[in-house]
Amino acid sequence: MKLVVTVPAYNEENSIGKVIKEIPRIQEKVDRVEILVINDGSTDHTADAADIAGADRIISHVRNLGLGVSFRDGLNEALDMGADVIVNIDADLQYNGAEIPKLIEPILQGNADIVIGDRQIDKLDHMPTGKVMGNKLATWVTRRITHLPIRDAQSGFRAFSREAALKMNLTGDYTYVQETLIQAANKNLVVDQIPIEFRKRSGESRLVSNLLSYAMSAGATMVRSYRDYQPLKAFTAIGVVFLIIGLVAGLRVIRHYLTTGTVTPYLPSAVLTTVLVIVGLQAVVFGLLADMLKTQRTFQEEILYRLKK
Ligand SMILES: Nc1nc2c(ncn2[C@@H]2O[C@H](COP(=O)(O)OP(=O)(O)OP(=O)(O)O)[C@@H](O)[C@H]2O)c(=O)[nH]1
Ligand SMILES: [Mg+2]
Repeated sequence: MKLVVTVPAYNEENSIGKVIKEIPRIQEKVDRVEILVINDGSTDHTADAADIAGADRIISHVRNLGLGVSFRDGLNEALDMGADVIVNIDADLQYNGAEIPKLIEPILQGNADIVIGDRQIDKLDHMPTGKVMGNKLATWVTRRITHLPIRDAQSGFRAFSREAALKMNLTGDYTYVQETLIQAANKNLVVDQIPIEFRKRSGESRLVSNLLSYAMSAGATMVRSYRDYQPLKAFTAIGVVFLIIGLVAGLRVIRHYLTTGTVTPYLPSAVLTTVLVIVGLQAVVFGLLADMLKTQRTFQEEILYRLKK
């Protein structure tokens, strides 16, 4: 049983060494623990600090590519390193590496594919109100999309089984936190959650996050998720709105046409109705096409899974 701990880091020279040293190298039921740092174009000495602290492998991006890219690279590299279980932990010392054995336990027991460390945001006294609200909004959106009882969708302290990691096909550059959960839900993976410690950050946040950026990211995630996973429902809903407005606007025209056979007195309404009905029907047809793409995507993901395996 091999555990690989991935640590995405962007300018974290002050904390990354402590994070690495805090990760227990000897753990029950685990034969080997390796630490993989993804140094995302840091302009400080993050890579040196990680090396001195004993990181087993360091991947460095020439420039900053974003946390989403770094997480994805980390997951793939960990799979290449032969990981049976992968844990992600942030490089800012907010999570406690000593809690890793607790985090991976449900996976080792065979009871979960993914385990999220729940920061129990309501109990924290050091998180600014804007951030608490942003986190809650993002978690609420994730719950709506996934239908999973997620308590802390934005947590960066997570464990993945090898199977779960093989099934992730991530595309987001900025972050991975919600995309992984949405895919988990759509692939029927079992997601468990356990309460964890979350300390105050000592340096500046690397991911600029205020309420507005949380809201925009949550909104975009929602739209993308409906587009990708429930296209027929999403496009049909849009189409039906146009059809209803069109038909309501055209009620008089239709009635007049059925009794007299002409639409002449209501020409503007007739044109409006025609346009709205055409747009509505088109949206439904887009939905059917997108549904076909979704089927293709499922097949392609199966191929990718087998290739990676
Ligand atoms: N690879 C990579 N990592 C990043 C980037 N931005 C942030 N990180 C890392 O991702 C982790 C989380 O970033 P933080 O800035 O702590 O974000 P946060 O935890 O949501 O915000 P805080 O509560 O302010 O700490 C840290 O380990 C960062 O070093 C980035 O652009 N690329
Ligand atoms: Mg942080």
